[in-house]
Amino acid sequence: MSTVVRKAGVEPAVTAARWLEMYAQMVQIRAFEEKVNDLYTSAIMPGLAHLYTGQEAVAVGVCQALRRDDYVTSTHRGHGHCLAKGASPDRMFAELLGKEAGYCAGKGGSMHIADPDTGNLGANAIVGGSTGIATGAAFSARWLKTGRVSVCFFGEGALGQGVLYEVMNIAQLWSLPVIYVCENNQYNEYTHFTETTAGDILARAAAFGLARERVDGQEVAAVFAAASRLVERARQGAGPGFLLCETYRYHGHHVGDISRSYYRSKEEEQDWAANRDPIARFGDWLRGQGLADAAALGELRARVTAEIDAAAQFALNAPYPDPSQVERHVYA
Ligand SMILES: Cc1ncc(C[n+]2csc(CCOP(=O)(O)OP(=O)(O)O)c2C)c(N)n1
Repeated sequence: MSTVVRKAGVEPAVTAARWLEMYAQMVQIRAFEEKVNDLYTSAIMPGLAHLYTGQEAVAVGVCQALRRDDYVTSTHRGHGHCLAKGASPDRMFAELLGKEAGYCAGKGGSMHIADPDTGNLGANAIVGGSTGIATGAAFSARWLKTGRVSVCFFGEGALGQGVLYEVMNIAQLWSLPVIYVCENNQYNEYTHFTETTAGDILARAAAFGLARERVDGQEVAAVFAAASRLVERARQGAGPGFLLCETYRYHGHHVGDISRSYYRSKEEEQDWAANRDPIARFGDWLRGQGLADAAALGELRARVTAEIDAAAQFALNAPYPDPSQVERHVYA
């Protein structure tokens, strides 16, 4: 059994093996997204993708607080949520490349990946669209007494969608086991959130009486601790929660958003990457605790990156669906 390694303010206690698993998951998400970017910029991947690079600590910290059968709903920027909840990278790459082995047999693409085996009810291209789904899943968990909790990931852009306030209202009234996780990566597409969002974000959750926390989304341990508190109280029947994570996306709004100087500066991008990178920070902490030295972390990164390369290669070699299947599982 792996030894417990305490970090101030982090409950439940975490073993050394689990800290390293969190690091590996964050590295996996980053390697996956960088590979997606390569595939897109080399014109191998069709369509678009919204990369999660920079936000890894949020998905991993939250999903580490969940059971495998707990639900998550995701967004257009959903690859990190899928991987953190346990999706397989080869089937994800296959989906992005339109191959039959993909999660939607290649017909959905980046913004429609769902994985019921890991409780993932799906990405969603409609901003705020998953809030109702997550709340409905929490209602079903309550009604069926399954003990499951539902997590709704969304960007701060969804704060402008009325449905979020309808579902927070009913979730609080009915004590539903749902956690609304707002990933404030600072920009709604090409607009800084302060130009679209009045007042204090947490005050919106407070208005309905939800339990709420604000964390540094670049610190996986802080995200994990706050998510664990909200998830456990929700599981006990104490009602919904709202977790605000301050974070940053490193790439453009989507892979094609290359020239960004008209809405954010290079200096700002470099500052987040150099001084607030979630993987670098976590690696420093792991080394400081003596959980791994630089060489061991380097080997881990190389192993995970090789696994991602192999998953992409699997998908590149995989067959396309037969044209006769074009209308199967497609609903309008
Ligand atoms: C209902 C709706 N309106 C507009 C869009 C177009 N759109 C796609 S992403 C986006 C901004 C999303 O910002 P945010 O929710 O903060 O997520 P982020 O992209 O920062 O992860 C918009 C307006 C959409 N997909 N759905």
